[in-house]
Amino acid sequence: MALRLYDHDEQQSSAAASSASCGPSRWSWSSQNVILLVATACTVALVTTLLCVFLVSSSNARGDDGGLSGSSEGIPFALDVLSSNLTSGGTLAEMLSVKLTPFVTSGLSKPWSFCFIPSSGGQMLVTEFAGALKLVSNTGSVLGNVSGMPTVAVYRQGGLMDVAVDPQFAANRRVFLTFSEGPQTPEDAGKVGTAVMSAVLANDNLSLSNVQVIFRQQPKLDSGAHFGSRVVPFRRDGPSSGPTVLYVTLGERGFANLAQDNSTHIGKVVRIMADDGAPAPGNPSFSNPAALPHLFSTGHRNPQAAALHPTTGLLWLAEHGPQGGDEVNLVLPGRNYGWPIVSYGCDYGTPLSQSPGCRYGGALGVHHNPPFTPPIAYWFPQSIAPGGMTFFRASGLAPPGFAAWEGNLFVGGLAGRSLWRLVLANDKSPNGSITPTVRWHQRLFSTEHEIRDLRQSPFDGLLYLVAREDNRIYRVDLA
Ligand SMILES: [Ca+2]
Repeated sequence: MALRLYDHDEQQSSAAASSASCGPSRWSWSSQNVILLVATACTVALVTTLLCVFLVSSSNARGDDGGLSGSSEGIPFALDVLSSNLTSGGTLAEMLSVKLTPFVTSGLSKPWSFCFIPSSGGQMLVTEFAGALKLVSNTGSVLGNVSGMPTVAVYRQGGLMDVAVDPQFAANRRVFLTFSEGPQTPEDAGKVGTAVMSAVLANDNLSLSNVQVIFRQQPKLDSGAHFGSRVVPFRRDGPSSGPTVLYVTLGERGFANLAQDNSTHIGKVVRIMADDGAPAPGNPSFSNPAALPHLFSTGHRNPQAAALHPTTGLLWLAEHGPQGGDEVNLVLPGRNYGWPIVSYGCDYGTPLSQSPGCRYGGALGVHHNPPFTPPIAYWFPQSIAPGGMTFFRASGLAPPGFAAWEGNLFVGGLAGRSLWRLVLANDKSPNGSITPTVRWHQRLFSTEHEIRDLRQSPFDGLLYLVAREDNRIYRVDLA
Protein backbone atom coordinates (compact mmCIF):
# COMPACT_ATOMS: atom_id res chain seq x y z
CA MET A 1 0.00 0.00 0.00
CA ALA A 2 1.85 3.05 -1.24
CA LEU A 3 2.02 6.14 0.90
CA ARG A 4 2.10 9.47 -0.81
CA LEU A 5 2.78 13.05 0.02
CA TYR A 6 0.03 15.61 -0.12
CA ASP A 7 0.62 19.27 0.44
CA HIS A 8 -3.07 20.06 0.26
CA ASP A 9 -2.28 22.17 -2.76
CA GLU A 10 -5.29 23.52 -4.60
CA GLN A 11 -3.47 22.67 -7.80
CA GLN A 12 -3.24 18.95 -7.04
CA SER A 13 -4.88 16.87 -9.70
CA SER A 14 -7.86 14.78 -8.76
CA ALA A 15 -6.01 11.74 -10.07
CA ALA A 16 -3.21 12.33 -7.61
CA ALA A 17 -5.67 12.88 -4.80
CA SER A 18 -7.56 9.71 -5.53
CA SER A 19 -4.56 7.62 -4.69
CA ALA A 20 -4.70 8.94 -1.15
CA SER A 21 -7.72 6.77 -0.44
CA CYS A 22 -7.09 3.13 0.10
CA GLY A 23 -10.43 1.62 1.03
CA PRO A 24 -12.89 0.16 -1.44
CA SER A 25 -15.89 2.22 -2.36
CA ARG A 26 -18.81 1.45 -0.11
CA TRP A 27 -20.86 0.80 -3.23
CA SER A 28 -18.57 -1.80 -4.78
CA TRP A 29 -18.01 -4.60 -2.34
CA SER A 30 -16.51 -7.87 -3.39
CA SER A 31 -15.48 -10.90 -1.36
CA GLN A 32 -11.85 -10.07 -2.07
CA ASN A 33 -12.33 -6.60 -0.74
CA VAL A 34 -14.01 -7.95 2.38
CA ILE A 35 -11.15 -10.36 3.03
CA LEU A 36 -8.61 -7.60 2.46
CA LEU A 37 -10.50 -5.23 4.71
CA VAL A 38 -10.85 -7.77 7.51
CA ALA A 39 -7.15 -8.63 7.26
CA THR A 40 -6.24 -4.94 7.30
CA ALA A 41 -8.62 -4.24 10.17
CA CYS A 42 -7.16 -7.07 12.24
CA THR A 43 -3.63 -5.83 11.62
CA VAL A 44 -4.58 -2.29 12.46
CA ALA A 45 -6.49 -3.41 15.55
CA LEU A 46 -3.35 -5.10 16.83
CA VAL A 47 -1.19 -2.08 16.03
CA THR A 48 -3.78 0.26 17.55
CA THR A 49 -3.95 -1.81 20.72
CA LEU A 50 -0.19 -1.73 21.07
CA LEU A 51 -0.14 1.99 20.34
CA CYS A 52 -2.89 2.64 22.89
CA VAL A 53 -0.93 0.75 25.53
CA PHE A 54 2.07 2.90 24.67
CA LEU A 55 0.02 6.08 24.66
CA VAL A 56 -1.56 5.31 28.01
CA SER A 57 1.74 4.40 29.59
CA SER A 58 3.50 7.48 28.22
CA SER A 59 0.54 9.62 29.23
CA ASN A 60 0.57 8.27 32.76
CA ALA A 61 4.30 8.75 32.93
CA ARG A 62 3.91 12.47 32.40
CA GLY A 63 0.88 12.85 34.61
CA ASP A 64 -1.10 14.11 31.62
CA ASP A 65 -3.04 16.75 33.48
CA GLY A 66 -1.82 19.14 30.84
CA GLY A 67 -1.54 21.84 33.45
CA LEU A 68 -4.08 23.88 31.51
CA SER A 69 -6.83 25.63 33.46
CA GLY A 70 -7.20 22.60 35.67
CA SER A 71 -8.62 20.67 32.78
CA SER A 72 -7.99 17.05 32.15
CA GLU A 73 -6.34 17.04 28.76
CA GLY A 74 -7.23 13.63 27.43
CA ILE A 75 -5.28 11.62 24.95
CA PRO A 76 -6.16 12.87 21.47
CA PHE A 77 -8.21 10.49 19.39
CA ALA A 78 -6.26 8.99 16.50
CA LEU A 79 -8.07 8.59 13.18
CA ASP A 80 -6.41 6.31 10.68
CA VAL A 81 -7.07 7.03 7.03
CA LEU A 82 -5.67 3.70 5.92
CA SER A 83 -7.83 1.48 8.07
CA SER A 84 -11.01 3.26 9.09
CA ASN A 85 -12.91 2.88 5.89
CA LEU A 86 -16.05 2.01 7.76
CA THR A 87 -16.76 2.38 11.42
CA SER A 88 -14.92 2.31 14.67
CA GLY A 89 -17.49 1.79 17.44
CA GLY A 90 -21.16 2.65 17.59
CA THR A 91 -24.11 0.36 17.29
CA LEU A 92 -25.95 -0.66 14.18
CA ALA A 93 -28.86 1.55 15.19
CA GLU A 94 -26.53 4.55 15.24
CA MET A 95 -25.39 3.95 11.66
CA LEU A 96 -27.61 5.70 9.19
CA SER A 97 -27.73 4.45 5.66
CA VAL A 98 -27.23 7.59 3.61
CA LYS A 99 -26.56 8.52 0.00
CA LEU A 100 -25.34 11.52 -1.97
CA THR A 101 -27.93 13.22 -4.15
CA PRO A 102 -26.58 15.61 -6.80
CA PHE A 103 -27.97 19.11 -6.10
CA VAL A 104 -25.97 21.52 -8.27
CA THR A 105 -24.74 19.64 -11.32
CA SER A 106 -23.78 22.41 -13.75
CA GLY A 107 -22.76 26.04 -13.88
CA LEU A 108 -20.06 25.94 -11.20
CA SER A 109 -16.30 26.13 -11.70
CA LYS A 110 -14.01 25.10 -8.86
CA PRO A 111 -16.40 25.94 -6.01
CA TRP A 112 -14.74 26.60 -2.63
CA SER A 113 -17.54 27.37 -0.20
CA PHE A 114 -21.22 28.19 0.08
CA CYS A 115 -23.81 29.43 2.53
CA PHE A 116 -27.57 29.54 2.69
CA ILE A 117 -29.26 32.95 2.42
CA PRO A 118 -31.72 33.47 5.31
CA SER A 119 -35.38 33.97 4.40
CA SER A 120 -34.66 33.04 0.78
CA GLY A 121 -36.53 29.76 0.69
CA GLY A 122 -33.24 27.90 0.36
CA GLN A 123 -31.12 29.92 -2.07
CA MET A 124 -27.38 29.78 -1.58
CA LEU A 125 -24.29 31.84 -2.33
CA VAL A 126 -21.39 29.82 -3.74
CA THR A 127 -17.82 31.07 -4.02
CA GLU A 128 -15.71 30.03 -6.97
CA PHE A 129 -11.96 29.94 -6.46
CA ALA A 130 -11.22 32.25 -9.39
CA GLY A 131 -13.26 35.06 -7.84
CA ALA A 132 -16.91 34.75 -8.85
CA LEU A 133 -19.77 34.61 -6.38
CA LYS A 134 -22.73 32.62 -7.72
CA LEU A 135 -26.38 32.64 -6.70
CA VAL A 136 -28.01 29.20 -6.67
CA SER A 137 -31.75 28.52 -6.48
CA ASN A 138 -33.39 26.21 -3.97
CA THR A 139 -33.60 23.59 -6.69
CA GLY A 140 -29.89 23.70 -7.49
CA SER A 141 -29.90 25.94 -10.57
CA VAL A 142 -27.20 28.59 -10.94
CA LEU A 143 -29.12 31.85 -11.33
CA GLY A 144 -26.13 34.05 -12.14
CA ASN A 145 -23.10 35.91 -10.87
CA VAL A 146 -23.45 38.29 -7.95
CA SER A 147 -22.05 41.64 -9.11
CA GLY A 148 -19.83 43.99 -7.15
CA MET A 149 -17.10 41.56 -6.17
CA PRO A 150 -13.61 42.97 -5.57
CA THR A 151 -10.54 41.75 -7.45
CA VAL A 152 -9.15 38.51 -6.11
CA ALA A 153 -5.43 37.73 -6.37
CA VAL A 154 -5.55 34.10 -7.48
CA TYR A 155 -2.19 32.59 -6.64
CA ARG A 156 -1.69 28.85 -6.14
CA GLN A 157 -3.82 28.00 -3.05
CA GLY A 158 -5.17 31.53 -2.72
CA GLY A 159 -8.34 32.78 -4.40
CA LEU A 160 -11.89 33.54 -3.37
CA MET A 161 -12.56 31.31 -0.40
CA ASP A 162 -15.16 31.45 2.38
CA VAL A 163 -18.59 33.07 2.53
CA ALA A 164 -20.87 33.57 5.53
CA VAL A 165 -23.88 35.68 6.46
CA ASP A 166 -24.26 37.98 9.44
CA PRO A 167 -26.36 36.54 12.30
CA GLN A 168 -28.27 39.83 11.99
CA PHE A 169 -28.77 39.35 8.24
CA ALA A 170 -32.51 39.98 8.48
CA ALA A 171 -31.73 43.51 9.66
CA ASN A 172 -28.58 44.35 7.70
CA ARG A 173 -28.31 41.85 4.78
CA ARG A 174 -24.56 41.71 5.42
CA VAL A 175 -22.30 38.98 4.06
CA PHE A 176 -18.62 38.24 4.70
CA LEU A 177 -16.09 36.74 2.30
CA THR A 178 -12.43 35.78 2.60
CA PHE A 179 -10.03 36.02 -0.29
CA SER A 180 -6.42 36.32 -1.37
CA GLU A 181 -5.64 40.01 -1.73
CA GLY A 182 -2.81 41.50 -3.77
CA PRO A 183 -0.42 44.24 -2.62
CA GLN A 184 -1.88 47.49 -1.33
CA THR A 185 1.44 49.32 -0.93
CA PRO A 186 4.63 49.47 -3.03
CA GLU A 187 6.51 47.62 -0.30
CA ASP A 188 4.16 44.66 -0.71
CA ALA A 189 4.77 44.28 -4.45
CA GLY A 190 4.63 40.62 -5.40
CA LYS A 191 3.04 39.62 -2.12
CA VAL A 192 -0.45 38.41 -1.22
CA GLY A 193 -2.39 37.78 1.95
CA THR A 194 -5.74 36.60 3.26
CA ALA A 195 -8.30 39.37 3.66
CA VAL A 196 -11.89 39.64 4.86
CA MET A 197 -14.50 41.78 3.18
CA SER A 198 -18.02 42.69 4.17
CA ALA A 199 -20.78 43.76 1.81
CA VAL A 200 -24.52 44.26 1.69
CA LEU A 201 -26.48 41.83 -0.48
CA ALA A 202 -29.27 43.37 -2.55
CA ASN A 203 -32.85 42.17 -2.05
CA ASP A 204 -32.70 40.19 -5.30
CA ASN A 205 -29.49 38.50 -4.03
CA LEU A 206 -27.69 39.37 -7.27
CA SER A 207 -25.51 42.34 -6.34
CA LEU A 208 -23.28 43.62 -3.55
CA SER A 209 -22.94 47.16 -2.29
CA ASN A 210 -20.93 48.89 0.44
CA VAL A 211 -18.06 46.49 -0.20
CA GLN A 212 -15.32 47.01 2.41
CA VAL A 213 -12.14 45.15 3.20
CA ILE A 214 -12.37 45.05 6.99
CA PHE A 215 -9.32 42.92 7.81
CA ARG A 216 -5.97 42.13 6.21
CA GLN A 217 -3.66 39.40 7.47
CA GLN A 218 -0.28 40.97 8.26
CA PRO A 219 2.25 40.70 6.86
CA LYS A 220 1.53 39.92 3.22
CA LEU A 221 4.00 37.34 1.94
CA ASP A 222 5.47 36.10 -1.31
CA SER A 223 3.86 32.69 -0.95
CA GLY A 224 1.01 30.79 -2.52
CA ALA A 225 0.54 28.41 0.41
CA HIS A 226 -1.73 28.02 3.43
CA PHE A 227 -4.17 30.94 3.34
CA GLY A 228 -6.69 29.39 5.74
CA SER A 229 -9.40 30.62 5.71
CA ARG A 230 -12.77 30.54 7.37
CA VAL A 231 -14.84 33.42 8.64
CA VAL A 232 -17.26 32.49 11.42
CA PRO A 233 -19.69 35.23 12.53
CA PHE A 234 -21.45 35.22 15.89
CA ARG A 235 -23.09 37.71 18.24
CA ARG A 236 -20.84 38.77 21.06
CA ASP A 237 -23.32 38.63 23.92
CA GLY A 238 -25.20 35.47 23.02
CA PRO A 239 -27.21 34.01 20.19
CA SER A 240 -29.53 37.01 19.92
CA SER A 241 -27.77 39.98 21.44
CA GLY A 242 -24.70 42.13 21.02
CA PRO A 243 -22.77 43.25 17.97
CA THR A 244 -21.51 40.80 15.37
CA VAL A 245 -18.00 39.49 15.92
CA LEU A 246 -15.95 37.36 13.53
CA TYR A 247 -13.53 34.54 14.10
CA VAL A 248 -11.16 34.31 11.14
CA THR A 249 -8.82 31.33 10.76
CA LEU A 250 -5.51 32.26 9.14
CA GLY A 251 -2.89 29.88 7.75
CA GLU A 252 0.86 30.20 8.17
CA ARG A 253 1.50 30.86 4.46
CA GLY A 254 4.33 28.36 4.37
CA PHE A 255 6.30 30.39 6.93
CA ALA A 256 5.87 27.92 9.76
CA ASN A 257 7.92 29.74 12.39
CA LEU A 258 5.70 32.81 12.10
CA ALA A 259 2.86 30.76 13.59
CA GLN A 260 4.72 31.22 16.89
CA ASP A 261 5.39 34.95 16.31
CA ASN A 262 2.57 36.88 17.99
CA SER A 263 3.54 40.11 16.26
CA THR A 264 1.99 38.68 13.07
CA HIS A 265 -1.37 37.28 11.99
CA ILE A 266 0.38 34.30 10.40
CA GLY A 267 -0.90 30.92 11.62
CA LYS A 268 -3.45 32.44 13.99
CA VAL A 269 -7.13 32.70 14.75
CA VAL A 270 -8.23 36.31 15.14
CA ARG A 271 -11.39 37.65 16.77
CA ILE A 272 -12.50 40.96 15.30
CA MET A 273 -15.50 43.27 15.16
CA ALA A 274 -17.56 42.80 12.02
CA ASP A 275 -18.15 46.52 11.50
CA ASP A 276 -14.54 47.56 11.05
CA GLY A 277 -12.22 44.64 11.79
CA ALA A 278 -11.05 46.18 15.07
CA PRO A 279 -9.85 43.78 17.77
CA ALA A 280 -12.87 42.51 19.67
CA PRO A 281 -13.11 43.55 23.34
CA GLY A 282 -12.18 40.72 25.65
CA ASN A 283 -9.52 39.22 23.42
CA PRO A 284 -6.87 37.33 25.41
CA SER A 285 -3.58 38.93 26.33
CA PHE A 286 -0.25 37.39 25.49
CA SER A 287 3.05 37.69 27.30
CA ASN A 288 4.76 39.17 24.25
CA PRO A 289 4.18 42.95 24.45
CA ALA A 290 4.35 43.09 20.64
CA ALA A 291 1.45 40.65 20.29
CA LEU A 292 -1.22 41.93 17.94
CA PRO A 293 -4.55 42.73 19.65
CA HIS A 294 -6.61 40.76 17.11
CA LEU A 295 -5.17 37.41 18.19
CA PHE A 296 -7.37 34.76 19.78
CA SER A 297 -5.14 31.68 19.45
CA THR A 298 -1.77 30.85 17.95
CA GLY A 299 0.32 27.99 16.55
CA HIS A 300 -1.96 26.91 13.68
CA ARG A 301 -0.76 25.55 10.35
CA ASN A 302 -3.58 25.81 7.81
CA PRO A 303 -7.04 25.89 9.42
CA GLN A 304 -9.48 25.41 6.53
CA ALA A 305 -12.49 24.16 8.46
CA ALA A 306 -14.29 25.83 11.37
CA ALA A 307 -17.66 25.80 13.09
CA LEU A 308 -19.33 27.00 16.27
CA HIS A 309 -20.48 24.34 18.70
CA PRO A 310 -24.30 24.54 18.77
CA THR A 311 -24.53 24.32 22.59
CA THR A 312 -21.47 26.13 23.88
CA GLY A 313 -20.92 28.62 21.06
CA LEU A 314 -17.20 27.80 21.25
CA LEU A 315 -15.11 27.69 18.08
CA TRP A 316 -13.84 24.38 16.76
CA LEU A 317 -11.57 24.06 13.76
CA ALA A 318 -9.76 21.48 11.69
CA GLU A 319 -6.35 22.22 10.28
CA HIS A 320 -4.00 20.62 7.79
CA GLY A 321 -0.92 18.99 9.26
CA PRO A 322 2.14 18.14 7.17
CA GLN A 323 2.39 14.40 6.38
CA GLY A 324 -0.25 13.20 8.78
CA GLY A 325 -1.17 15.25 11.81
CA ASP A 326 -4.32 16.93 10.54
CA GLU A 327 -6.08 18.09 13.68
CA VAL A 328 -9.49 18.84 15.16
CA ASN A 329 -9.07 21.54 17.79
CA LEU A 330 -11.34 23.19 20.32
CA VAL A 331 -10.13 26.78 20.11
CA LEU A 332 -9.85 28.48 23.50
CA PRO A 333 -8.63 32.05 24.12
CA GLY A 334 -4.91 32.56 24.42
CA ARG A 335 -4.01 28.96 23.68
CA ASN A 336 -1.05 27.88 21.56
CA TYR A 337 -1.80 24.89 19.33
CA GLY A 338 1.82 24.04 18.80
CA TRP A 339 2.72 24.38 15.14
CA PRO A 340 5.55 24.00 14.14
CA ILE A 341 7.06 23.04 17.50
CA VAL A 342 4.88 19.96 17.93
CA SER A 343 2.68 17.99 15.56
CA TYR A 344 1.49 14.44 15.12
CA GLY A 345 2.66 14.68 11.52
CA CYS A 346 6.10 14.33 9.94
CA ASP A 347 7.94 16.58 7.54
CA TYR A 348 7.57 16.06 3.81
CA GLY A 349 10.15 13.72 2.40
CA THR A 350 10.49 11.76 5.62
CA PRO A 351 9.41 8.13 5.24
CA LEU A 352 6.34 7.64 7.40
CA SER A 353 7.80 4.34 8.45
CA GLN A 354 9.93 6.49 10.76
CA SER A 355 6.80 7.66 12.61
CA PRO A 356 6.43 8.44 15.49
CA GLY A 357 10.09 9.37 15.77
CA CYS A 358 9.91 11.73 12.80
CA ARG A 359 7.07 13.79 14.22
CA TYR A 360 7.59 17.47 14.92
CA GLY A 361 8.78 17.67 18.50
CA GLY A 362 10.08 14.11 18.58
CA ALA A 363 8.73 11.07 20.33
CA LEU A 364 5.11 10.70 21.34
CA GLY A 365 5.49 11.55 25.00
CA VAL A 366 6.54 15.14 24.46
CA HIS A 367 3.81 16.08 22.01
CA HIS A 368 1.57 18.98 22.89
CA ASN A 369 2.68 19.14 26.49
CA PRO A 370 2.19 22.57 28.05
CA PRO A 371 2.34 25.28 26.95
CA PHE A 372 0.84 23.67 23.85
CA THR A 373 -2.78 22.55 23.67
CA PRO A 374 -3.31 19.11 22.16
CA PRO A 375 -5.91 18.44 19.50
CA ILE A 376 -9.16 16.66 20.30
CA ALA A 377 -8.42 14.29 17.43
CA TYR A 378 -5.79 13.88 14.75
CA TRP A 379 -5.31 11.83 11.60
CA PHE A 380 -2.32 9.63 10.98
CA PRO A 381 -0.29 8.34 9.26
CA GLN A 382 -1.82 10.15 6.31
CA SER A 383 -3.62 13.44 5.95
CA ILE A 384 -7.24 13.94 4.93
CA ALA A 385 -6.71 17.66 4.17
CA PRO A 386 -9.80 18.91 6.02
CA GLY A 387 -11.93 21.05 3.74
CA GLY A 388 -14.87 22.03 5.92
CA MET A 389 -16.77 21.05 9.04
CA THR A 390 -20.09 21.45 10.77
CA PHE A 391 -21.93 20.26 13.84
CA PHE A 392 -25.16 18.49 12.94
CA ARG A 393 -28.36 19.58 14.66
CA ALA A 394 -31.05 16.94 14.39
CA SER A 395 -33.62 18.02 16.96
CA GLY A 396 -36.07 20.56 15.58
CA LEU A 397 -34.22 20.97 12.29
CA ALA A 398 -33.37 17.75 10.45
CA PRO A 399 -35.98 15.35 9.05
CA PRO A 400 -37.04 12.33 11.11
CA GLY A 401 -34.46 9.62 10.74
CA PHE A 402 -31.42 11.75 11.48
CA ALA A 403 -31.77 11.68 15.28
CA ALA A 404 -28.64 9.53 15.65
CA TRP A 405 -26.57 12.40 14.24
CA GLU A 406 -27.58 14.90 16.95
CA GLY A 407 -24.57 16.99 17.94
CA ASN A 408 -22.13 14.96 15.86
CA LEU A 409 -19.20 16.72 14.23
CA PHE A 410 -18.74 16.20 10.49
CA VAL A 411 -15.41 16.93 8.80
CA GLY A 412 -14.87 16.72 5.05
CA GLY A 413 -11.62 15.59 3.47
CA LEU A 414 -9.92 16.66 0.24
CA ALA A 415 -7.12 14.09 0.23
CA GLY A 416 -9.19 11.65 2.28
CA ARG A 417 -12.10 12.03 -0.13
CA SER A 418 -14.66 11.19 2.49
CA LEU A 419 -16.88 12.58 5.21
CA TRP A 420 -15.83 11.88 8.77
CA ARG A 421 -18.48 11.66 11.48
CA LEU A 422 -17.07 12.16 14.98
CA VAL A 423 -19.32 11.25 17.92
CA LEU A 424 -18.25 13.38 20.87
CA ALA A 425 -18.39 13.23 24.65
CA ASN A 426 -17.79 15.98 27.22
CA ASP A 427 -18.17 18.61 24.52
CA LYS A 428 -20.83 20.71 26.25
CA SER A 429 -18.93 22.33 29.13
CA PRO A 430 -19.49 26.07 28.67
CA ASN A 431 -15.87 27.17 28.77
CA GLY A 432 -14.24 24.05 27.47
CA SER A 433 -13.06 23.36 31.02
CA ILE A 434 -13.67 19.66 30.50
CA THR A 435 -11.71 18.39 27.53
CA PRO A 436 -14.01 16.84 24.90
CA THR A 437 -13.24 13.40 23.60
CA VAL A 438 -14.23 11.42 20.52
CA ARG A 439 -16.28 8.36 21.52
CA TRP A 440 -16.19 6.75 18.12
CA HIS A 441 -16.24 7.69 14.47
CA GLN A 442 -17.64 6.70 11.13
CA ARG A 443 -16.17 7.36 7.67
CA LEU A 444 -18.79 7.99 4.99
CA PHE A 445 -18.60 8.12 1.19
CA SER A 446 -15.04 6.83 1.15
CA THR A 447 -13.08 7.49 -2.03
CA GLU A 448 -15.91 9.38 -3.69
CA HIS A 449 -15.29 13.13 -3.70
CA GLU A 450 -12.87 15.76 -2.54
CA ILE A 451 -14.99 17.64 -0.02
CA ARG A 452 -14.13 21.33 -0.02
CA ASP A 453 -16.93 22.48 2.32
CA LEU A 454 -20.08 21.29 4.04
CA ARG A 455 -23.05 23.03 5.63
CA GLN A 456 -26.35 22.02 7.17
CA SER A 457 -29.27 23.75 5.53
CA PRO A 458 -31.44 25.81 7.89
CA PHE A 459 -34.30 25.20 5.45
CA ASP A 460 -34.50 21.41 5.14
CA GLY A 461 -32.03 20.45 7.86
CA LEU A 462 -29.97 18.32 5.47
CA LEU A 463 -26.24 18.27 4.99
CA TYR A 464 -24.81 19.69 1.73
CA LEU A 465 -21.28 19.12 0.42
CA VAL A 466 -19.15 20.96 -2.12
CA ALA A 467 -17.14 18.50 -4.20
CA ARG A 468 -14.52 20.69 -5.80
CA GLU A 469 -13.10 18.49 -8.52
CA ASP A 470 -16.40 17.62 -10.13
CA ASN A 471 -17.83 21.14 -9.72
CA ARG A 472 -20.89 19.91 -7.90
CA ILE A 473 -22.82 20.34 -4.70
CA TYR A 474 -24.41 17.22 -3.21
CA ARG A 475 -27.10 16.72 -0.60
CA VAL A 476 -26.87 13.92 1.96
CA ASP A 477 -30.17 12.00 2.05
CA LEU A 478 -31.29 8.87 3.83
CA ALA A 479 -30.75 5.95 1.50
CA1 LIG B 1 -1.43 21.22 17.12
